[in-house]
Amino acid sequence: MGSDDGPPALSAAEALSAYTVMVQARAVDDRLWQLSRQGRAHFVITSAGHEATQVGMALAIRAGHDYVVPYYRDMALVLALGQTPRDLLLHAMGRAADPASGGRQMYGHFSSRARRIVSGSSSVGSHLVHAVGLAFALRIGGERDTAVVTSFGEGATAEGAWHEALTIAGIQRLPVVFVCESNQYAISMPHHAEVPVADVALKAAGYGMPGEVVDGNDLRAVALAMRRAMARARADGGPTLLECKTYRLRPHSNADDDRRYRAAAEVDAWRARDPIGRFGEVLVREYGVAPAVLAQIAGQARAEVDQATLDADAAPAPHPATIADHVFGTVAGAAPRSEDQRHA
Ligand SMILES: Cc1ncc(C[n+]2csc(CCOP(=O)(O)OP(=O)(O)O)c2C)c(N)n1
Ligand SMILES: [Mg+2]
Repeated sequence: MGSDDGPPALSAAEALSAYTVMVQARAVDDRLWQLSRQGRAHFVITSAGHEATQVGMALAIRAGHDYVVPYYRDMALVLALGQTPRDLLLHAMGRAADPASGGRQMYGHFSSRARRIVSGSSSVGSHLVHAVGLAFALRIGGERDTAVVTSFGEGATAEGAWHEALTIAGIQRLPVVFVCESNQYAISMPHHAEVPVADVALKAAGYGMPGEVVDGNDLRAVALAMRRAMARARADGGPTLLECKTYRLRPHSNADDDRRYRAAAEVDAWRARDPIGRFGEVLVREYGVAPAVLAQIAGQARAEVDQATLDADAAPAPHPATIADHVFGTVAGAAPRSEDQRHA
């Protein structure tokens, strides 16, 4: 229950704020693709279509308390946890003030120490091992009542690291919620060519944890399933695998042409199930929100993203003298660099 057909599971305030973040994420997404076409953002990736899954997840996470180890597609998730469009634009445009990496990492490596968002590695699936190690460290350190959430695509479940992470989490009964954003493709590779069973959730049995299929385009269904899984993790009930079935509405990245492997009719059918339009209808029908309020939210999101773009555009690039900062093996201040001297 609590799906689009069930009773309201969220307060009116929660529902409106969740909707606002979904719209904001789509507005940032739209802008990223424009910037990429203009050559002003070198690499962009999309969360379009995944917003209900990601914002639904956030509704069960205590930002700054629980740890989140996201993957590159989780723009709506990090916005819901408190990052801003400006943070994301600075990251996409590689600026020095980029809070994720000071303009070092390619787009999608979100991180925030204050919000306990841990930067992922670029190697698909490898961040699950980090999430599990983190949960193990929390237990050893005696930190109770804190859960770790990690997300990934269905393609990642074919990786060795995925198997290792779920094995240890299952054996040690660690407080981890594994969320698969199951969107039917790993770039061009369809589900059946990478996952030997129809549902990723079925794999959970092999790791001694419950697995559940969730409608990933239904914000409330995701929020409810996540709340159950987080409650289990916090009560020392062990890990959970949730599979949120969804679809990405854009190509994988700006380096991908999805027309080569997806039929237009398939994409159109999923556009008709766009999670934002769907939840907007719920707001109007069940929460009595006026359509004009939804239009206002969309206008505000666009204005905020316009301002964030101007801010990021005007922000300086990382200084060349800082090129070796944070690189393993270099010691800050040890190697005099000509750029340091020129700008001293
Ligand atoms: C080990 C590894 N193999 C391949 C890649 C290239 N790659 C990046 S994302 C991706 C697709 C992953 O698909 P999925 O896990 O389903 O997530 P989605 O992108 O669909 O959300 C691939 C193959 C990589 N980064 N790392
Ligand atoms: Mg996928």
